[in-house]
Amino acid sequence: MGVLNVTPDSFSDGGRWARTDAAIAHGVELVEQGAEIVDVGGESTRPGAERVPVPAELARVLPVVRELADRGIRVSIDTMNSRTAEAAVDAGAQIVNDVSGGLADPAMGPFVAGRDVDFVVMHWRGHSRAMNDLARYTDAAREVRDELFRRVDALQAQGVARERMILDPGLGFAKNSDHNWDVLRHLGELTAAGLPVLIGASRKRFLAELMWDGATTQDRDLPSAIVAALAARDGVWGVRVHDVVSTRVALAAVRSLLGQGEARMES
Ligand code: PMM
Repeated sequence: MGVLNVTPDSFSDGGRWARTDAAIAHGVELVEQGAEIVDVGGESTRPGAERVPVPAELARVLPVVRELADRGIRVSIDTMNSRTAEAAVDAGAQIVNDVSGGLADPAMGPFVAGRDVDFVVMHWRGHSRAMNDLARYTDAAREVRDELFRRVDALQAQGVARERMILDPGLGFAKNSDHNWDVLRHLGELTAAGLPVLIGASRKRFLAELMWDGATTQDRDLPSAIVAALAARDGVWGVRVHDVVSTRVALAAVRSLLGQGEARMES
């Protein structure tokens, strides 16, 4: 899953893709590089970020979703707003990626239940502004897993089909580095629970701690690819990444290691 943030303030790609045409071109490029899904988002979720009004979010994402979907690209819409999700699905998005797992907008579950879409249910404890204060656990991996499955049950009660849900432990969301690593250490227990799992480690701050002082956000593509490989080895369904090229190489290595055949890249 390639990340396409159409925001002026996203922490990792700094608004480079804010212009609609540049965003569309980058979405196409992600697919050419090997992404199977393009995740389009119009609201930054970096720690401390302010909410974006729905009309502004819609203006950012809709033309991009529509154009990419019209080109046959599998698009997911990264939003916490059911109105944005609805407009994006009408425009051709096939997956709704809600970092709040349906908690931020009570209308999200019922909306998803009524449409032919997959739903990414991410572990979430609160909005970006409050997120760091909510990073308190005694057993992070287990609590994240339990809280995720409580969401699955609640969404099912709202009519969302279990087999349409994809679980994401939400690295960096109300989690410090130790919590992120604990979640990754126990990832196999989450993937073993029977639902597809998505992991978004790409360019996140906890990766900088593995690196030299002054490492740039882009330098984080190396540890991002390494974590993608580790997660793939634990059987995740997908990895959400900014740099598709390095991720493809990492995933090809895992495939070879697991004896799952050739995965040669086109040059
Ligand atoms: N992370 C971000 C945004 N959306 N969606 C899912 N499902 N999982 C994530 O980990 C996730 C997400 C924040 O990262 P970005 O600002 O680089 O997109």
